[in-house]
Amino acid sequence: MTQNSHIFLSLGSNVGNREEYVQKAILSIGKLGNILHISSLWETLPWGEKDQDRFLNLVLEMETSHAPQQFLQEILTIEKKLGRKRTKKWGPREIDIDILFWNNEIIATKDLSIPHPFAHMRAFVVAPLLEICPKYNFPNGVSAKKYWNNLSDEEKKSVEKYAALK
Ligand code: PH2
Ligand code: MG
Ligand code: MG
Repeated sequence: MTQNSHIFLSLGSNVGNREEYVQKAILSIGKLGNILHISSLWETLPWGEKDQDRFLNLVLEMETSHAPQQFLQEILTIEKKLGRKRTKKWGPREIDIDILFWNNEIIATKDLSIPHPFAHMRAFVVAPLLEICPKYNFPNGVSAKKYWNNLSDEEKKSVEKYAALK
């Protein structure tokens, strides 16, 4: 099968057995294409809605033959299958799978914004992204390294490596 899009995903969990949710999500995501790189797990302070437990986050790079809308439906199905209960925006979640980048494309539809609008402001995205792709440039040409350098010290310190994924 041709895998014609090169994409990056962000995974996160801060409810229940976080490692297990992330592991199971990766297994399902593997059926949607060809996984190239997976970052370490990072333990991260909650961003946006601060009164909740710490997250485990990672970034994953893969190729897929799915179209973006179709891929979005597939990851929503995986979230549901793993038991995600939707509560409030930026609130606690069993598993969250977000599309960060789709080739170098800019996609703006009602239910899909790529690049992910907050990707460059979130240490929990930029740190694992730099780990697997130190030279990554966002579709606007700005390097991930530059976005990292622009983060506040507080934001930079909100993430630390948790454990290598086996
Ligand atoms: N996801 C959110 C809101 N806040 N904070 C961290 N540290 N990690 C996340 O994955 C996360 C968050 C909404 O999706
Ligand atoms: Mg999210
Ligand atoms: Mg999401």
